[in-house]
Amino acid sequence: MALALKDATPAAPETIYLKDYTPFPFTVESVHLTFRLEPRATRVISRIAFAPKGHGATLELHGEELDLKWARIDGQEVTPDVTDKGLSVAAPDQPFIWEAEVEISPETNTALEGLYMSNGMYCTQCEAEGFRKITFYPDRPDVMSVFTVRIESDLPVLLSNGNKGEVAAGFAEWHDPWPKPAYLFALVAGELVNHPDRFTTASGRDVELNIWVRDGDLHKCGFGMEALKASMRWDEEVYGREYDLDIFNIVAVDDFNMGAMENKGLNIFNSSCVLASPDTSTDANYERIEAIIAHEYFHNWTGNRITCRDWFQLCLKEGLTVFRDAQFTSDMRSAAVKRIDDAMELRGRQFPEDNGPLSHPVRPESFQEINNFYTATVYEKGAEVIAMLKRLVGDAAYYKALELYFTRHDGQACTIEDWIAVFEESTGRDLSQFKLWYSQSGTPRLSVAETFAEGTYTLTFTQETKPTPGQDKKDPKVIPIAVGLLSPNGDEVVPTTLLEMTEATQSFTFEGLGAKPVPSILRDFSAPVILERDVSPAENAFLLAHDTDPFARWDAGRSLMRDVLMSMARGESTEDGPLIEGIVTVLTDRSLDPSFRVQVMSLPGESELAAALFEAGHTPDPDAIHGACETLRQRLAERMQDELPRLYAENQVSGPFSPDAKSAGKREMANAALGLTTRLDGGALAARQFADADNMTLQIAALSRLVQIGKGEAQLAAFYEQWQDDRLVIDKWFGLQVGMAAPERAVDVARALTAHKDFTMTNPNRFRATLGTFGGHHAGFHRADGSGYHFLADWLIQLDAKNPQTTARMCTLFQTWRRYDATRQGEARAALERIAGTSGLSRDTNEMVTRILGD
Ligand code: B3K
Ligand code: ZN
Repeated sequence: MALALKDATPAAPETIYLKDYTPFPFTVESVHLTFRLEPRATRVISRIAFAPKGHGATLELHGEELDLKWARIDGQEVTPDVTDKGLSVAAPDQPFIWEAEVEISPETNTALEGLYMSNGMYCTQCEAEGFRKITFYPDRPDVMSVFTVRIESDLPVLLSNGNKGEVAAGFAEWHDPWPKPAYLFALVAGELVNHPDRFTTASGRDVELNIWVRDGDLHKCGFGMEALKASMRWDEEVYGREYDLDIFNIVAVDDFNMGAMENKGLNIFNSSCVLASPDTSTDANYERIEAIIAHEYFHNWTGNRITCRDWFQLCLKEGLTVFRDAQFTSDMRSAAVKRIDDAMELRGRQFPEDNGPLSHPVRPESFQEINNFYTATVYEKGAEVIAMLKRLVGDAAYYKALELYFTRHDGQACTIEDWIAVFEESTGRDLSQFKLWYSQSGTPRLSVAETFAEGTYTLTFTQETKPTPGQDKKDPKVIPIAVGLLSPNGDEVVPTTLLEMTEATQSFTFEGLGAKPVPSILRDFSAPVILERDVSPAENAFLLAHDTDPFARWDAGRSLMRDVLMSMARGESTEDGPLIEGIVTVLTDRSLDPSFRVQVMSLPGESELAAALFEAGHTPDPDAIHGACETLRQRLAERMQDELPRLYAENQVSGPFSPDAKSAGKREMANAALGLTTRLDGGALAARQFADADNMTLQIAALSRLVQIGKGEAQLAAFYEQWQDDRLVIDKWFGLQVGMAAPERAVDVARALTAHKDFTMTNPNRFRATLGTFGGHHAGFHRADGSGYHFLADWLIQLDAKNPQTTARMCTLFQTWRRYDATRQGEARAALERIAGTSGLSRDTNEMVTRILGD
């Protein structure tokens, strides 16, 4: 009986702790790998030179789903103890050679981790712990080594990391001179064609560049290549970082769990994040592609040359690289628009995470499955922490510290302590309190009181961070608060000043003022905090009209809008006049960047409004929130009726398509005007734009507007007909139908699409376009009867058996379930418990649903 019970109960998942870190007891001097590629029986032969650091250590190697054929130490056959996690074997006390041959099956690998196949092409994804599905190895980032790889296959293109070695019919050899952890290993083999180019580095190294794609996609590579060269130049000019190999390859892959991967010298991209053409890609796609190419390229220094000691230090490479790609985008496009986009992203994705059941520090202290920690907190809040550090120490000190970081730690696997030490040493500042940003989870809330007497204005701030799972007590953090003061007639009397808050409550005074000023607080979003300040509609309207800081100006409009929408959603009678007039003034101010004007008129997400209502002590009603947003848009459209044709006409872009920021901004404005017009003209203008469109930005905007008002049947069919052979466009076709569905229809629309012949569970892009878009449809997913929750849960249960990583990530759509009423909560809990109770559930998904349920 006891035995039967034991068999029926799966082993409790193991939790890994930061505090338990121990170094690997061997160094790895070199790694030689030979791959004999076969779809279901690939042989991997490894030859690894180990050197023990001490005496008597057992060699323990990771390995999962590997069929070990033989193993030798110094030429002698050995019989290691093999488990489902790896192997162990007695090791000599002197340097020795480990050799092994394993068999793996790339074709049946639907998890898309390790070596797998996508449309007949072999490719890999090793970060975080996928290399152990390729061969037995110490698969941890602090074990760095030099790799030589031989690929044997009849496929025409055989790629791996580093520089090219011997290539002949049937094989290719690659050698990567830079020591790297196994998670940066990559291999690609297939019938690929390349878009070639060259780049000469600042010191004169001639680098061969290639973007490898399937035949038929070659015309979609030009933009990505330009973005790559711009990134290479930017990193030289801004950070003094040069590329360090003779070749840099990018490969586009259709089946990929995330956006892209920075493997040394061989970046692998989700095809949606690299391929672009005017007729198939929107301006937003172009901007995203440019940013992701830059991000992966920048990892070459921040991630690859200097890597992480362990996965708890993930923000060391990700936070810094996100920060660097944001700097790049600001330089390439509009810094103000980028800052606002980032603030929206943080509030929309990271704040809910930071303040919900999945809350964790920027540097987590424990995990079960590391893939679950590639989060908005590690990435985006991690980048904000660096932005604050730069603000606090100043630009010159920041770049000086970075220089020290690169010289001191090149070739090493580092920690946040190493990173902080570099700043402390180069600036002389004590950063121990600042470091709390890495260890304390939750979003600080900043409340503000003001007094004015005899020309002296005092701002008193109080910071508070609510308890988060596993962390009840919070200490005050260092918060850089950028403030400016405006006079009552709208002149700036105190320009942007950085206040450095370190106490729980702290006052700052400004003297010599003629009248009580209007404060503009948290300019440029100087810290990732929630500002809790009761501002009258009149004051927000004043700031929206006069603030000199674009972020603060936009944010004043946002607050005004949030307040109006919240009271509308609660059925209160609402005065929206100042808001609408404020928006109209900005929208029609031709001296402003069109993109910025569109940002000012765009509404907060419905989920963000639900969060705001919940924070204010109300139970959010998704339908009422949706209704409030629709009503406000309708009122804006009616108020703008006379202006819209002009706004639309003056933002038409003529000539050949160019995705530059200026042209994109005009198209964005024209599409915004189209959106409002569609509420008034029954879709006439949208139908015309759809018929005339010569690029995807215009075509898909027109189609979306039509579908949104319940029309567009013919256009949807025509669009499908036109693009049925282009997977990336068909992803858009799936996504827009779900995204634009009326709340009461969203489940049915999504369900019908999952029965479409082009729907597939095995392609993450298609799955996300359909089910991910559905989970993001606030009023559709949170339907009162719970059908949204159960529909998504059904699909996640199915997907988990094939692809745990993507399933676990999509479970986050449930993270806000406790905000809603008891009926919804009951249904969400039931759906989550069904997932949790699925037999054979992956460790990935199990960890996520357990945390989300939280009890
Ligand atoms: N480093 C990869 C992400 C890997 C995710 C593994 N689950 C892409 C990036 O951040 O650049
Ligand atoms: Zn990254």
